[in-house]
Order: sequence, then structure tokens, then C-alpha cells
Amino acid sequence: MIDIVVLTGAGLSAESGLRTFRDSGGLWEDHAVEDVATPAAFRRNPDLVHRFYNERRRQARSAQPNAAHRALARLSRQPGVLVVTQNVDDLLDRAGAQGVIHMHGALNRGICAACGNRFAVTGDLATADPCPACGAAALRPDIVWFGEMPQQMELIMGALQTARTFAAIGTSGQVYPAAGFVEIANGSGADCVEINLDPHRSSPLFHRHIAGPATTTVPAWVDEVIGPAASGDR
Ligand code: BV8
Repeated sequence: MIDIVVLTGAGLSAESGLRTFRDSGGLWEDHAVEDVATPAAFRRNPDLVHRFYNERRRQARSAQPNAAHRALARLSRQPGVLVVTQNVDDLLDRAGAQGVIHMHGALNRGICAACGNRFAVTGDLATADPCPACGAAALRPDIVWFGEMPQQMELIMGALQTARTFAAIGTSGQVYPAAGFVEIANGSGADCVEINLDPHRSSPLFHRHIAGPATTTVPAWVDEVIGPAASGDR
């Protein structure tokens, strides 16, 4: 049974140098959402969308996990903990986190729109690339675009019903259905905590707000929840 659910957003990877979406200079300002993160955008201009994700894959590959990723990795190894991320980078996984659900997909995975084959992506994807399984030139990033169903929602919804603690870390809570998770957790009696750089327009459904950069606030919160890390486990 899941006892603690953690939802993370772009703020978790900000101090690793990966830009967030909505903060000043955020990703969406460079690219209008409708230009890159929707199925229609991909149909209209697959080369642009591949370029956008190829660039983000390169950035994510050159970034390093930070102390917040490492603290959540330590927490994820405890029984009854589920870490869900909206982020498409693999910094939590590279920090050693177990069982992370990438509800919005992952930059290091691709999928064939023709046969559904999922495969690892380390370099660039291009429109003309043949599917490793069926050969069709129908590859796309395994990313959940606006208007598409996030991944493993049933598992997440089940966990939110039983969680006694729900923490939202580094997310502006503007994208659904993730933004609605606090309502479900709160309704199931969970203690809801928001960990964010600044206590901005946040849902009153959180019982507690911890303000500050994730690399400071998250390790301290994890220590509070499961005790301090053994030396060398930071
Ligand atoms: C769907 C992949 C339907 C792409 C992303 C109500 C219910 C359901 C859907 C909707 C709804 N209302 C509207 C919708 C539609 C839409 C939506 O929510 N639109 C919004 C804009 C209103 N939702 C969808 O389309 C979803 N799909 O509904 O499908 C369906 C149903 C049945 C069957 C089929 C289909 C899909 C949404 C997923 C879209 N894909 N990502 C990519 O990454 O390129 S979303 C993308 O944006 C991210 O994944 C993330 O989720 C979101 C960005 O949000 P954050 O992570 O929060 O980042 P942000 O920059 O906003 O905030 C950063 C925060 O960090 C800030 O608060 C900042 O203060 C803080 N911070 C900064 N630095 C630090 C820090 N904190 C701590 N330390 C720091 N150092």
C-alpha cells in the first residue's frame, strides 16, 4: 500500500540547469505550446518538434542530478513510497530513484506511431528514421503532449486514495490532471505539503508550504520524513 506520494515538476531540475516552463525565460516563451507539444503540431511540423526535443534531450543529458534528486532517490527506496514526475528528464533515475512514474513521458524513450514499439533514445530522433521494429518512418518522442492521456494514471490514482502524505515539489500546478492530485489526496485525508521556491498562487488544499530552493528544502524534508541520511548517502 502506498503511504507517501510525491509529485515533482520542473522546479526540481531547475538547479541542475534545466529551464522550467513558466518561470521567466521558461521554455514555453521560446516555443508557443501549440508549436511543439501537441499531436497537431507534430503532424504539422514533425521536424520542428523533433528539433525541440532533440535539444532538450541534449540539455538533459549534460545536466547532473542535484541534492533534491538524490534526497528523493533515498526516499523512493523506502517501502510505501511512490515518486511521480511531470518532468521528462531522467535526473531522478540517474540519482538512483526507484519506481519513478514519468507521467508525461521521457526524453530518453521513443515510440513508433505505426507499431507502438517503445525504445531507448540516446541521440537525436528524425522524421525519416525507420522504426527499429517495423521499419516505418513513424517515430516520435515518448512524450505526453497536451490533449494526450498521461501515463500510468490508474496506478497514480490508486496511490492517491491510500496516501497519508502527498508532497508537490517544484510545480506551478497549472497542468491537469497532475494539478488535481492534491484535491484527491486531500479528499482522502492525506497531509498535503507544497515545496516550492516561493509560496506563489498555491492551492489552499495544501496544509503546509515549505519555501526555498529544492536543493535545500527537499533534503531537509526527506530527513524529517525518514530520518537523516547515513554519511555518504546525500
Ligand atoms: C489531457 C510533456 C485529455 C511535454 C507536458 C482539466 C483536466 C484534464 C485536462 C485539462 C484540464 N484543463 C485543461 C486541460 C488540458 C491540459 C492542461 O492542463 N492545460 C493547461 C495548460 C491548462 N492537460 C492536458 O492536455 C493533459 N492531457 O488532459 O488529456 C485526455 C483524456 C482522456 C483521454 C485522452 C486524453 C496532458 C498534459 C501533459 C502535457 N505535457 N509535458 C514536454 O515536457 O515538452 S506538461 C509540461 O508542463 C510539464 O510536463 C509540466 O507538467 C508542465 C510544466 O509545469 P511545471 O512542471 O509545474 O513547471 P512550471 O515551469 O510551470 O513551474 C515550475 C515551478 O517550480 C514553479 O512553481 C517555480 O516556482 C518552481 N521552482 C522554480 N525553481 C525552483 C522551484 N521550486 C523549487 N526549487 C527551485 N530551484
